[in-house]
Amino acid sequence: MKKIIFTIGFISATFFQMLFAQKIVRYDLYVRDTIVNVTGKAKQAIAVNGQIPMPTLTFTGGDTAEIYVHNELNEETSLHWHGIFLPNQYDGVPNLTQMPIKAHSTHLYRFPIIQHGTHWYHSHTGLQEQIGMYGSLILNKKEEPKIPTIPIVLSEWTDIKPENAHRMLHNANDWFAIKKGTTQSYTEAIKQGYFKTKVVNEWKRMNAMDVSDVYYNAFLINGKRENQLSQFKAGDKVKLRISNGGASTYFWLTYSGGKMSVVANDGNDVEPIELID
Ligand SMILES: [Cu+2]
Repeated sequence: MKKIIFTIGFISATFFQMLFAQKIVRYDLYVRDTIVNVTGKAKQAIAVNGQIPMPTLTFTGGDTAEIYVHNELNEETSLHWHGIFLPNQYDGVPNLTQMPIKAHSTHLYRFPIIQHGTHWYHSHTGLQEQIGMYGSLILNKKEEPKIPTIPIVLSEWTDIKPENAHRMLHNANDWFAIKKGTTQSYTEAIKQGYFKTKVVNEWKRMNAMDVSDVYYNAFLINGKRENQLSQFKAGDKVKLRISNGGASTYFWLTYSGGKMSVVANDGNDVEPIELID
């Protein structure tokens, strides 16, 4: 009798393990200083595993993510998993949910994957995100439709040090508006009948275009100014997993090949909708 109970116990324990066994998916991220040349000028940036954007991290629902961050910078860093449900201690906000990852140290983020969809991750330290620390985070369903899938990360680049751009925004410098051609003159405002609004906005030191107000030297798609997917032929169906890794840019997407279908938004499936541009 004892033997039978033991056997049943053994079988059910094995079955239980099979049912709830979580696959550990490990990534090692090496964060290093680098020099990039986007516009013809060599500028300081941060590359992870030698690349900008950071590597695409892919997991499947039910996996346990283990991400080792090897900080080889001479400064602190952190990684935030944008919009991901996880134990608070792994949320990646320095001095709030964790201590900063000190220079030349390793930190482990470990959390179960309990959702799916297209997401992104980025540094939550200073303005490191603006100079390269952003990447695609793909959470697959267990049964994912078998369509070729391409992660796309959109971002922007400025030759100005991000700290300087930040300072210029704080002292309401008009330089970006001049570069973007979004300055507004009193004559224009009066002509349009908006003299009062103009005066009020001047009083508030508010630029005509106060959102998305940094002038960027370049806009990037997967870290390049131009990118081709020449492996696809006309008529092929492709799933683009698009993340906006920009620090302050809204992107407008168009497709010259016909209608695009939107099947998900912010990591949530939606009723597929066809877009006409
Ligand atoms: Cu975020």
